[in-house]
Amino acid sequence: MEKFSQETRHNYQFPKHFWWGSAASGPQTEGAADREGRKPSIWDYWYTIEPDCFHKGIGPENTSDFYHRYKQDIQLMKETGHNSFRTSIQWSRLIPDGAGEVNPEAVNFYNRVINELIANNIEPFINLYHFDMPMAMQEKGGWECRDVVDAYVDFAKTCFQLFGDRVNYWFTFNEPIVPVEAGYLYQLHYPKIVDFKRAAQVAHHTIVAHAKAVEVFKNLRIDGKIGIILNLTPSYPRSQDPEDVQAARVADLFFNRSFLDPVTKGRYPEELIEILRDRELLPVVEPGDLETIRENPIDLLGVNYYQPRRVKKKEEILPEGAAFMPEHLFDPYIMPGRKINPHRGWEICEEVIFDIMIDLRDNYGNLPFFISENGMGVEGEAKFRNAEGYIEDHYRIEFIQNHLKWVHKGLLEGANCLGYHLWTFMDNWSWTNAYKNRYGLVEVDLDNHLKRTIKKSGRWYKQLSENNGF
Ligand code: BGP
Repeated sequence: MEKFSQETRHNYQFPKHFWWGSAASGPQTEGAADREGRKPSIWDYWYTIEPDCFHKGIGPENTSDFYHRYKQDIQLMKETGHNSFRTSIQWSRLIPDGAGEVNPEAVNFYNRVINELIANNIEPFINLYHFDMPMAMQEKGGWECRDVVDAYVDFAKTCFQLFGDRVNYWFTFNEPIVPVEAGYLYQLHYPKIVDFKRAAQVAHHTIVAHAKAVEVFKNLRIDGKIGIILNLTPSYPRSQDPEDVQAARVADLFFNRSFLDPVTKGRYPEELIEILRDRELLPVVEPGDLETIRENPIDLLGVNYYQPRRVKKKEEILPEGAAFMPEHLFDPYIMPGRKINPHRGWEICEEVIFDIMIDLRDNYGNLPFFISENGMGVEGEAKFRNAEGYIEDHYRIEFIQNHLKWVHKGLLEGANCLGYHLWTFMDNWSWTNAYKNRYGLVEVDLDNHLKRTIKKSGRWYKQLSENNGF
Protein backbone atom coordinates (compact mmCIF):
# COMPACT_ATOMS: atom_id res chain seq x y z
CA MET A 1 0.00 0.00 0.00
CA GLU A 2 1.17 3.49 -0.84
CA LYS A 3 2.23 5.28 2.34
CA PHE A 4 -0.49 7.62 3.44
CA SER A 5 0.03 10.79 5.38
CA GLN A 6 -2.10 13.79 6.09
CA GLU A 7 -1.97 16.58 3.54
CA THR A 8 -3.22 20.09 4.15
CA ARG A 9 -5.64 20.88 1.31
CA HIS A 10 -8.63 19.57 3.24
CA ASN A 11 -9.00 18.74 6.89
CA TYR A 12 -9.60 15.12 5.93
CA GLN A 13 -7.68 14.25 2.82
CA PHE A 14 -7.83 10.62 1.65
CA PRO A 15 -5.22 8.52 -0.19
CA LYS A 16 -4.98 8.71 -3.98
CA HIS A 17 -7.31 6.31 -5.84
CA PHE A 18 -9.57 5.92 -2.81
CA TRP A 19 -12.86 4.23 -3.77
CA TRP A 20 -15.85 6.49 -3.35
CA GLY A 21 -19.13 4.89 -4.19
CA SER A 22 -22.00 2.92 -2.84
CA ALA A 23 -23.42 -0.55 -2.56
CA ALA A 24 -26.72 -2.02 -3.60
CA SER A 25 -28.01 -5.47 -4.46
CA GLY A 26 -29.84 -7.05 -7.38
CA PRO A 27 -32.90 -8.18 -5.43
CA GLN A 28 -33.34 -4.78 -3.80
CA THR A 29 -33.06 -2.67 -6.94
CA GLU A 30 -33.74 -4.54 -10.17
CA GLY A 31 -37.44 -5.32 -9.87
CA ALA A 32 -38.73 -7.11 -13.00
CA ALA A 33 -38.94 -10.16 -10.77
CA ASP A 34 -40.81 -12.30 -13.27
CA ARG A 35 -39.43 -10.76 -16.45
CA GLU A 36 -37.24 -12.27 -19.12
CA GLY A 37 -36.74 -15.65 -17.62
CA ARG A 38 -36.13 -14.84 -13.97
CA LYS A 39 -37.68 -17.27 -11.51
CA PRO A 40 -38.55 -16.73 -7.84
CA SER A 41 -36.04 -16.50 -5.03
CA ILE A 42 -37.05 -17.18 -1.43
CA TRP A 43 -38.15 -13.54 -1.19
CA ASP A 44 -40.68 -13.76 -4.03
CA TYR A 45 -41.98 -17.03 -2.68
CA TRP A 46 -42.25 -15.86 0.92
CA TYR A 47 -44.16 -12.79 -0.23
CA THR A 48 -46.78 -14.97 -1.93
CA ILE A 49 -47.46 -16.91 1.27
CA GLU A 50 -47.02 -14.21 3.96
CA PRO A 51 -47.36 -10.72 2.45
CA ASP A 52 -48.09 -9.32 5.90
CA CYS A 53 -44.49 -9.96 6.91
CA PHE A 54 -43.50 -7.12 4.55
CA HIS A 55 -43.80 -3.46 5.54
CA LYS A 56 -47.11 -2.12 4.16
CA GLY A 57 -47.42 -5.38 2.22
CA ILE A 58 -44.81 -4.20 -0.34
CA GLY A 59 -43.02 -7.17 -1.87
CA PRO A 60 -39.89 -7.43 -3.99
CA GLU A 61 -41.44 -7.60 -7.45
CA ASN A 62 -40.82 -4.03 -8.65
CA THR A 63 -38.39 -2.39 -6.21
CA SER A 64 -36.74 0.61 -7.91
CA ASP A 65 -36.79 -0.82 -11.45
CA PHE A 66 -33.03 -0.66 -12.01
CA TYR A 67 -33.60 -3.44 -14.56
CA HIS A 68 -35.13 -0.93 -16.95
CA ARG A 69 -33.57 2.32 -15.72
CA TYR A 70 -29.95 1.32 -15.21
CA LYS A 71 -28.66 3.78 -17.83
CA GLN A 72 -30.28 6.75 -16.18
CA ASP A 73 -29.17 5.47 -12.77
CA ILE A 74 -25.56 5.13 -13.86
CA GLN A 75 -25.66 8.77 -15.02
CA LEU A 76 -26.88 9.66 -11.54
CA MET A 77 -23.99 7.70 -10.07
CA LYS A 78 -21.66 9.92 -12.07
CA GLU A 79 -23.47 12.99 -10.83
CA THR A 80 -22.99 11.83 -7.27
CA GLY A 81 -19.24 11.27 -7.63
CA HIS A 82 -19.09 7.48 -7.87
CA ASN A 83 -15.80 5.99 -9.04
CA SER A 84 -17.01 2.51 -8.02
CA PHE A 85 -20.32 0.77 -7.37
CA ARG A 86 -21.29 -2.61 -5.99
CA THR A 87 -24.31 -4.59 -6.98
CA SER A 88 -25.08 -8.29 -7.06
CA ILE A 89 -25.92 -10.76 -9.79
CA GLN A 90 -29.17 -12.50 -8.94
CA TRP A 91 -28.64 -16.24 -9.04
CA SER A 92 -32.35 -16.70 -9.82
CA ARG A 93 -32.03 -14.40 -12.84
CA LEU A 94 -28.83 -15.89 -14.27
CA ILE A 95 -29.63 -19.55 -13.59
CA PRO A 96 -33.36 -19.46 -12.88
CA ASP A 97 -33.58 -23.03 -11.54
CA GLY A 98 -30.43 -22.61 -9.47
CA ALA A 99 -28.66 -25.29 -11.51
CA GLY A 100 -28.65 -26.01 -15.23
CA GLU A 101 -29.61 -23.60 -18.01
CA VAL A 102 -28.15 -20.10 -18.10
CA ASN A 103 -30.69 -17.41 -18.97
CA PRO A 104 -29.42 -15.47 -22.03
CA GLU A 105 -31.56 -12.42 -21.19
CA ALA A 106 -29.82 -12.20 -17.84
CA VAL A 107 -26.40 -12.46 -19.46
CA ASN A 108 -27.39 -9.55 -21.72
CA PHE A 109 -28.66 -7.51 -18.83
CA TYR A 110 -25.58 -7.93 -16.62
CA ASN A 111 -23.29 -7.34 -19.60
CA ARG A 112 -25.10 -4.10 -20.34
CA VAL A 113 -24.85 -2.93 -16.72
CA ILE A 114 -21.17 -3.80 -16.38
CA ASN A 115 -20.31 -2.19 -19.73
CA GLU A 116 -22.27 0.93 -18.93
CA LEU A 117 -20.49 1.31 -15.59
CA ILE A 118 -17.09 0.90 -17.20
CA ALA A 119 -17.96 3.33 -20.01
CA ASN A 120 -18.70 5.88 -17.31
CA ASN A 121 -15.46 5.24 -15.41
CA ILE A 122 -17.23 3.53 -12.55
CA GLU A 123 -15.46 0.39 -11.38
CA PRO A 124 -18.01 -2.44 -11.06
CA PHE A 125 -17.76 -4.49 -7.85
CA ILE A 126 -19.77 -7.66 -8.29
CA ASN A 127 -21.21 -9.68 -5.45
CA LEU A 128 -22.66 -13.16 -6.01
CA TYR A 129 -25.10 -13.67 -3.18
CA HIS A 130 -27.15 -11.12 -1.28
CA PHE A 131 -29.60 -13.20 0.80
CA ASP A 132 -31.33 -14.41 -2.39
CA MET A 133 -31.53 -18.19 -2.56
CA PRO A 134 -33.38 -19.35 -5.71
CA MET A 135 -36.60 -21.00 -4.56
CA ALA A 136 -35.77 -24.14 -6.58
CA MET A 137 -32.63 -24.51 -4.43
CA GLN A 138 -34.47 -23.79 -1.17
CA GLU A 139 -36.84 -26.63 -2.06
CA LYS A 140 -33.82 -28.94 -2.10
CA GLY A 141 -32.92 -27.76 1.43
CA GLY A 142 -31.16 -24.45 0.76
CA TRP A 143 -27.80 -24.05 2.49
CA GLU A 144 -28.42 -27.18 4.55
CA CYS A 145 -28.04 -29.26 1.40
CA ARG A 146 -24.63 -30.15 0.02
CA ASP A 147 -25.89 -30.17 -3.60
CA VAL A 148 -26.80 -26.52 -3.20
CA VAL A 149 -23.18 -25.76 -2.28
CA ASP A 150 -22.10 -27.35 -5.57
CA ALA A 151 -24.80 -25.48 -7.50
CA TYR A 152 -23.63 -22.18 -5.98
CA VAL A 153 -20.04 -22.94 -7.00
CA ASP A 154 -21.21 -23.61 -10.58
CA PHE A 155 -23.13 -20.34 -10.54
CA ALA A 156 -20.00 -18.52 -9.32
CA LYS A 157 -17.90 -20.16 -12.03
CA THR A 158 -20.42 -19.14 -14.69
CA CYS A 159 -20.23 -15.53 -13.49
CA PHE A 160 -16.42 -15.51 -13.50
CA GLN A 161 -16.39 -16.94 -17.03
CA LEU A 162 -19.03 -14.58 -18.38
CA PHE A 163 -17.91 -11.32 -16.79
CA GLY A 164 -14.38 -11.94 -15.45
CA ASP A 165 -12.76 -10.25 -18.46
CA ARG A 166 -14.13 -6.89 -17.24
CA VAL A 167 -14.86 -7.18 -13.53
CA ASN A 168 -11.82 -6.68 -11.31
CA TYR A 169 -13.44 -6.99 -7.88
CA TRP A 170 -15.55 -9.96 -6.91
CA PHE A 171 -17.31 -10.90 -3.68
CA THR A 172 -18.73 -14.31 -2.94
CA PHE A 173 -21.31 -13.27 -0.32
CA ASN A 174 -22.76 -10.21 1.31
CA GLU A 175 -23.13 -10.63 5.09
CA PRO A 176 -23.24 -14.43 5.01
CA ILE A 177 -24.06 -14.59 8.72
CA VAL A 178 -27.39 -12.83 8.13
CA PRO A 179 -29.16 -15.73 6.36
CA VAL A 180 -27.81 -17.99 9.14
CA GLU A 181 -29.14 -15.96 12.03
CA ALA A 182 -32.19 -14.41 10.34
CA GLY A 183 -33.27 -17.63 8.59
CA TYR A 184 -32.33 -20.28 11.18
CA LEU A 185 -32.41 -18.56 14.59
CA TYR A 186 -34.52 -15.40 14.73
CA GLN A 187 -37.28 -16.01 12.15
CA LEU A 188 -36.62 -12.81 10.21
CA HIS A 189 -35.93 -14.42 6.84
CA TYR A 190 -37.47 -17.41 5.12
CA PRO A 191 -37.39 -20.36 5.99
CA LYS A 192 -37.90 -19.00 9.55
CA ILE A 193 -36.44 -21.99 11.36
CA VAL A 194 -35.23 -21.89 14.97
CA ASP A 195 -32.55 -24.52 15.40
CA PHE A 196 -28.94 -23.79 16.31
CA LYS A 197 -27.55 -27.03 14.96
CA ARG A 198 -29.12 -26.45 11.57
CA ALA A 199 -27.89 -22.84 11.68
CA ALA A 200 -24.36 -24.11 12.29
CA GLN A 201 -24.69 -26.42 9.28
CA VAL A 202 -25.88 -23.54 7.11
CA ALA A 203 -22.91 -21.44 8.29
CA HIS A 204 -20.41 -24.18 7.54
CA HIS A 205 -21.85 -24.88 4.11
CA THR A 206 -21.78 -21.17 3.30
CA ILE A 207 -18.11 -20.97 4.23
CA VAL A 208 -17.31 -24.07 2.18
CA ALA A 209 -19.23 -22.60 -0.78
CA HIS A 210 -17.26 -19.38 -0.40
CA ALA A 211 -13.89 -21.17 -0.22
CA LYS A 212 -14.71 -23.35 -3.22
CA ALA A 213 -15.72 -20.28 -5.24
CA VAL A 214 -12.40 -18.64 -4.34
CA GLU A 215 -10.61 -21.82 -5.43
CA VAL A 216 -12.42 -21.83 -8.79
CA PHE A 217 -11.61 -18.15 -9.27
CA LYS A 218 -7.89 -18.80 -8.66
CA ASN A 219 -7.90 -21.87 -10.92
CA LEU A 220 -9.45 -19.87 -13.74
CA ARG A 221 -6.63 -17.34 -13.28
CA ILE A 222 -9.06 -14.45 -13.48
CA ASP A 223 -7.20 -11.18 -13.47
CA GLY A 224 -8.80 -9.60 -10.41
CA LYS A 225 -9.34 -9.77 -6.67
CA ILE A 226 -11.82 -11.88 -4.79
CA GLY A 227 -13.21 -11.35 -1.33
CA ILE A 228 -16.27 -11.47 0.85
CA ILE A 229 -18.36 -8.82 2.56
CA LEU A 230 -18.88 -9.22 6.29
CA ASN A 231 -21.01 -7.18 8.65
CA LEU A 232 -18.75 -6.67 11.63
CA THR A 233 -20.37 -5.79 14.94
CA PRO A 234 -17.54 -5.40 17.48
CA SER A 235 -18.64 -6.48 20.95
CA TYR A 236 -18.04 -4.26 23.95
CA PRO A 237 -18.47 -5.39 27.57
CA ARG A 238 -20.54 -3.40 30.06
CA SER A 239 -17.52 -3.19 32.37
CA GLN A 240 -14.05 -4.62 32.88
CA ASP A 241 -15.51 -7.25 35.24
CA PRO A 242 -13.97 -10.49 33.86
CA GLU A 243 -17.42 -12.03 33.39
CA ASP A 244 -18.60 -9.09 31.29
CA VAL A 245 -15.36 -9.20 29.32
CA GLN A 246 -15.81 -12.92 28.69
CA ALA A 247 -19.41 -12.32 27.56
CA ALA A 248 -18.15 -9.81 24.97
CA ARG A 249 -15.48 -12.22 23.84
CA VAL A 250 -18.01 -14.98 23.28
CA ALA A 251 -20.41 -12.69 21.40
CA ASP A 252 -17.50 -11.66 19.20
CA LEU A 253 -16.71 -15.32 18.47
CA PHE A 254 -20.26 -16.09 17.41
CA PHE A 255 -21.04 -12.96 15.42
CA ASN A 256 -17.68 -11.84 13.98
CA ARG A 257 -14.85 -14.37 14.21
CA SER A 258 -17.08 -17.26 13.09
CA PHE A 259 -16.80 -15.95 9.53
CA LEU A 260 -13.86 -13.55 9.67
CA ASP A 261 -11.34 -16.15 10.84
CA PRO A 262 -12.07 -18.93 8.32
CA VAL A 263 -12.11 -16.56 5.32
CA THR A 264 -8.90 -14.76 6.30
CA LYS A 265 -6.90 -17.17 8.48
CA GLY A 266 -8.32 -20.34 6.97
CA ARG A 267 -9.59 -21.81 10.24
CA TYR A 268 -12.46 -21.54 12.70
CA PRO A 269 -11.60 -20.07 16.11
CA GLU A 270 -10.65 -22.94 18.44
CA GLU A 271 -12.63 -21.43 21.33
CA LEU A 272 -15.80 -21.39 19.24
CA ILE A 273 -15.30 -25.02 18.24
CA GLU A 274 -14.95 -25.95 21.92
CA ILE A 275 -18.14 -24.14 22.91
CA LEU A 276 -20.06 -25.99 20.20
CA ARG A 277 -18.38 -29.34 20.80
CA ASP A 278 -19.29 -29.21 24.51
CA ARG A 279 -22.93 -28.78 23.55
CA GLU A 280 -22.89 -31.27 20.68
CA LEU A 281 -23.70 -28.54 18.18
CA LEU A 282 -20.87 -28.96 15.70
CA PRO A 283 -22.01 -29.20 12.06
CA VAL A 284 -21.18 -32.13 9.81
CA VAL A 285 -17.83 -31.42 8.16
CA GLU A 286 -17.00 -33.49 5.08
CA PRO A 287 -13.50 -34.74 4.34
CA GLY A 288 -11.56 -32.02 2.55
CA ASP A 289 -13.73 -29.10 3.79
CA LEU A 290 -11.20 -27.79 6.29
CA GLU A 291 -8.36 -28.03 3.74
CA THR A 292 -10.42 -26.12 1.17
CA ILE A 293 -11.09 -23.41 3.75
CA ARG A 294 -7.44 -23.33 4.80
CA GLU A 295 -6.09 -23.09 1.26
CA ASN A 296 -8.35 -20.32 -0.03
CA PRO A 297 -8.00 -17.10 1.95
CA ILE A 298 -9.49 -13.93 0.43
CA ASP A 299 -7.57 -11.14 -1.30
CA LEU A 300 -9.80 -8.35 -0.11
CA LEU A 301 -12.39 -7.85 2.64
CA GLY A 302 -15.51 -5.71 2.52
CA VAL A 303 -16.59 -4.44 5.94
CA ASN A 304 -20.20 -3.44 6.43
CA TYR A 305 -20.36 -1.38 9.58
CA TYR A 306 -23.58 -0.15 11.11
CA GLN A 307 -23.42 -0.63 14.86
CA PRO A 308 -21.55 -2.25 17.75
CA ARG A 309 -22.89 -4.97 20.04
CA ARG A 310 -22.90 -4.25 23.77
CA VAL A 311 -23.15 -7.11 26.20
CA LYS A 312 -22.88 -8.11 29.84
CA LYS A 313 -22.59 -11.41 31.66
CA LYS A 314 -25.63 -13.70 31.53
CA GLU A 315 -27.97 -12.81 34.36
CA GLU A 316 -31.31 -14.04 33.09
CA ILE A 317 -32.12 -17.57 34.33
CA LEU A 318 -32.93 -19.88 31.44
CA PRO A 319 -35.75 -22.42 31.58
CA GLU A 320 -34.56 -26.00 32.10
CA GLY A 321 -33.71 -27.70 28.78
CA ALA A 322 -34.10 -24.54 26.64
CA ALA A 323 -32.80 -25.13 23.10
CA PHE A 324 -29.43 -23.42 22.64
CA MET A 325 -29.16 -19.86 21.32
CA PRO A 326 -25.95 -17.77 21.33
CA GLU A 327 -27.72 -15.35 23.70
CA HIS A 328 -27.61 -18.04 26.38
CA LEU A 329 -23.99 -17.03 26.89
CA PHE A 330 -24.42 -13.28 27.34
CA ASP A 331 -27.10 -10.63 27.84
CA PRO A 332 -27.53 -7.52 25.73
CA TYR A 333 -26.48 -4.36 27.51
CA ILE A 334 -28.29 -1.08 26.89
CA MET A 335 -25.61 1.52 27.58
CA PRO A 336 -27.02 4.75 29.01
CA GLY A 337 -26.58 7.77 26.74
CA ARG A 338 -26.05 5.80 23.55
CA LYS A 339 -26.85 7.68 20.36
CA ILE A 340 -29.58 5.76 18.52
CA ASN A 341 -31.01 6.15 15.03
CA PRO A 342 -34.70 6.17 16.05
CA HIS A 343 -35.86 5.03 12.62
CA ARG A 344 -33.87 1.81 12.70
CA GLY A 345 -33.16 1.37 16.41
CA TRP A 346 -29.46 0.92 15.68
CA GLU A 347 -26.80 2.61 17.80
CA ILE A 348 -24.68 5.19 15.99
CA CYS A 349 -21.13 4.92 17.30
CA GLU A 350 -18.66 6.26 14.78
CA GLU A 351 -15.38 5.44 16.55
CA VAL A 352 -16.11 1.73 16.35
CA ILE A 353 -15.09 1.90 12.68
CA PHE A 354 -11.60 2.86 13.91
CA ASP A 355 -11.49 -0.14 16.28
CA ILE A 356 -12.35 -2.43 13.36
CA MET A 357 -9.54 -0.91 11.30
CA ILE A 358 -7.00 -1.38 14.06
CA ASP A 359 -8.17 -4.95 14.69
CA LEU A 360 -7.68 -5.79 11.01
CA ARG A 361 -4.28 -4.10 11.05
CA ASP A 362 -3.02 -5.88 14.15
CA ASN A 363 -4.76 -9.25 14.15
CA TYR A 364 -5.41 -9.97 10.47
CA GLY A 365 -2.07 -9.18 8.86
CA ASN A 366 -3.12 -5.72 7.70
CA LEU A 367 -5.37 -7.31 5.11
CA PRO A 368 -6.61 -4.89 2.40
CA PHE A 369 -10.22 -3.96 3.04
CA PHE A 370 -12.73 -1.23 2.37
CA ILE A 371 -15.85 -0.01 4.09
CA SER A 372 -18.37 -1.74 1.87
CA GLU A 373 -21.53 -0.49 3.62
CA ASN A 374 -22.30 2.18 6.18
CA GLY A 375 -25.39 4.30 6.14
CA MET A 376 -28.35 5.87 7.82
CA GLY A 377 -31.94 4.81 7.18
CA VAL A 378 -34.53 7.51 7.78
CA GLU A 379 -38.31 7.29 7.60
CA GLY A 380 -40.44 10.09 6.11
CA GLU A 381 -37.68 12.06 4.40
CA ALA A 382 -40.09 13.70 1.94
CA LYS A 383 -40.84 16.32 4.59
CA PHE A 384 -37.30 17.65 4.17
CA ARG A 385 -37.91 18.56 0.53
CA ASN A 386 -36.88 22.18 -0.11
CA ALA A 387 -38.33 24.82 -2.46
CA GLU A 388 -36.07 23.59 -5.25
CA GLY A 389 -37.63 20.14 -4.93
CA TYR A 390 -34.81 18.09 -3.42
CA ILE A 391 -34.44 16.53 0.03
CA GLU A 392 -32.11 18.34 2.42
CA ASP A 393 -30.71 15.40 4.35
CA HIS A 394 -28.03 17.26 6.32
CA TYR A 395 -28.15 14.47 8.96
CA ARG A 396 -26.86 11.98 6.37
CA ILE A 397 -23.96 14.26 5.43
CA GLU A 398 -23.10 14.60 9.11
CA PHE A 399 -23.38 10.83 9.59
CA ILE A 400 -20.96 10.15 6.71
CA GLN A 401 -18.52 12.85 7.81
CA ASN A 402 -18.46 11.60 11.39
CA HIS A 403 -17.65 8.09 10.24
CA LEU A 404 -15.09 9.26 7.69
CA LYS A 405 -13.19 11.18 10.38
CA TRP A 406 -12.54 7.86 12.10
CA VAL A 407 -11.71 6.12 8.82
CA HIS A 408 -9.19 8.87 8.21
CA LYS A 409 -7.68 8.40 11.66
CA GLY A 410 -7.42 4.65 11.00
CA LEU A 411 -5.58 5.39 7.76
CA LEU A 412 -3.13 7.65 9.58
CA GLU A 413 -2.52 4.76 11.97
CA GLY A 414 -1.60 2.51 9.05
CA ALA A 415 -4.81 0.55 8.42
CA ASN A 416 -5.05 -0.79 4.87
CA CYS A 417 -8.40 0.73 3.89
CA LEU A 418 -8.97 1.22 0.16
CA GLY A 419 -12.30 2.97 0.05
CA TYR A 420 -15.72 3.84 1.37
CA HIS A 421 -19.06 2.70 -0.02
CA LEU A 422 -22.27 4.08 1.34
CA TRP A 423 -25.43 2.07 1.71
CA THR A 424 -26.88 3.05 -0.68
CA PHE A 425 -27.00 4.82 -4.03
CA MET A 426 -30.76 5.36 -4.30
CA ASP A 427 -33.65 4.62 -1.98
CA ASN A 428 -34.50 0.99 -2.41
CA TRP A 429 -36.64 -1.86 -1.27
CA SER A 430 -35.28 -3.55 1.79
CA TRP A 431 -36.24 -7.09 2.78
CA THR A 432 -39.18 -7.10 5.15
CA ASN A 433 -38.72 -3.36 5.77
CA ALA A 434 -39.70 -2.61 2.14
CA TYR A 435 -39.34 1.17 1.63
CA LYS A 436 -39.75 2.16 5.28
CA ASN A 437 -36.29 3.62 5.86
CA ARG A 438 -34.60 5.51 3.06
CA TYR A 439 -30.82 5.29 2.74
CA GLY A 440 -30.16 6.78 -0.70
CA LEU A 441 -28.09 9.66 -2.01
CA VAL A 442 -30.88 9.77 -4.58
CA GLU A 443 -34.56 9.85 -3.70
CA VAL A 444 -36.94 7.41 -5.39
CA ASP A 445 -40.45 8.83 -5.25
CA LEU A 446 -42.93 5.98 -4.95
CA ASP A 447 -45.84 8.37 -5.50
CA ASN A 448 -44.41 9.77 -8.72
CA HIS A 449 -43.49 6.87 -11.02
CA LEU A 450 -40.26 6.13 -9.12
CA LYS A 451 -38.87 9.54 -10.10
CA ARG A 452 -35.22 9.94 -9.10
CA THR A 453 -33.98 13.19 -7.50
CA ILE A 454 -30.51 13.70 -6.09
CA LYS A 455 -30.64 14.65 -2.40
CA LYS A 456 -28.40 17.20 -0.75
CA SER A 457 -26.17 14.33 0.42
CA GLY A 458 -25.74 13.23 -3.20
CA ARG A 459 -24.56 16.70 -4.20
CA TRP A 460 -22.19 16.74 -1.24
CA TYR A 461 -20.91 13.23 -2.05
CA LYS A 462 -19.81 14.44 -5.48
CA GLN A 463 -17.67 17.15 -3.89
CA LEU A 464 -16.30 14.68 -1.41
CA SER A 465 -15.21 12.39 -4.23
CA GLU A 466 -13.86 15.20 -6.43
CA ASN A 467 -11.86 16.67 -3.56
CA ASN A 468 -10.92 13.22 -2.28
CA GLY A 469 -11.68 14.60 1.14
CA PHE A 470 -13.60 17.23 3.02
C1 BGP B 1 -27.40 -4.51 5.31
C2 BGP B 1 -27.74 -5.25 4.04
C3 BGP B 1 -28.45 -4.40 3.03
C4 BGP B 1 -29.40 -3.35 3.59
C5 BGP B 1 -28.82 -2.67 4.82
C6 BGP B 1 -29.80 -1.75 5.54
O1 BGP B 1 -27.30 -5.40 6.36
O2 BGP B 1 -26.58 -5.76 3.41
O3 BGP B 1 -29.07 -5.27 2.12
O4 BGP B 1 -30.64 -3.82 3.73
O5 BGP B 1 -28.34 -3.61 5.75
O6 BGP B 1 -30.69 -2.50 6.32
P1 BGP B 1 -32.24 -2.23 6.35
O7 BGP B 1 -32.63 -1.88 4.97
O8 BGP B 1 -32.86 -3.49 6.82
O9 BGP B 1 -32.47 -1.10 7.30
